Amino acid sequence: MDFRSSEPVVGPSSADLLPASAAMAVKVVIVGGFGVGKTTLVGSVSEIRPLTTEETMTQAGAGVDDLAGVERKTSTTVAMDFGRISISDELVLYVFGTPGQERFWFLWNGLFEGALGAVVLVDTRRLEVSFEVIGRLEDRGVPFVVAANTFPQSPSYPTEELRAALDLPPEVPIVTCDARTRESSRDVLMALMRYLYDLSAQPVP
Ligand SMILES: Nc1nc2c(ncn2[C@@H]2O[C@H](COP(=O)(O)OP(=O)(O)OP(=O)(O)O)[C@@H](O)[C@H]2O)c(=O)[nH]1
Ligand SMILES: [Mg+2]
Repeated sequence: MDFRSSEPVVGPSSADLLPASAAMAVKVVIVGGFGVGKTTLVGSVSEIRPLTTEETMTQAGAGVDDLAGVERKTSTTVAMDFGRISISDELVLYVFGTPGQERFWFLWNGLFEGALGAVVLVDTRRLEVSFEVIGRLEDRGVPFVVAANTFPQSPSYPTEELRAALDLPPEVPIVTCDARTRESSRDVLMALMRYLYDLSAQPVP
């Protein structure tokens, strides 16, 4: 298992320390089916060296993990990803990535503790791998936005078509992104923060 951030213990670099002005921390979770780019997003957006728990995929996953569309994938998240991004001097996001493989979904309980919201990352070539994830989020009552990650040959659907295909209510924001790009991943998190803000500003029924 690759706990990269715990390599030689020399103490945090000054860039890793939170600014003294940081007054609020928000936990968000990145979910989605197998291989949709969750670890990539956490890694691209994090201002600290991300923690990853990647394991090499083995023959044991043959027939269980559907590699269609991600044939070159050689590793998978077995516990979580973790990164951090400062949105402003005061606001810091702690970003947790979940494992995509169903056999590790029991870890969701811990990962969602204290989380204010989630991003559902989808691959438009394989929307079906995220259906169950969305259902589980809805069951938990966790607010979420959907981000369509752009892979080669990803069909580009109009937002409303994507909404219908994923059976999402009209208020759930849908954005597109390239999880490999810091700015794009940051925009996804900003969309989630805006949505959470709007929800909090709504009168309680
Ligand atoms: N072209 C393209 N490739 C991407 C993008 N995001 C991720 N990838 C590639 O897709 C593969 C899967 O990415 P991961 O970040 O490991 O996906 P994951 O959702 O964390 O996968 P699991 O943890 O196994 O469920 C990797 O080979 C990435 O390099 C993207 O935006 N565009
Ligand atoms: Mg991963």
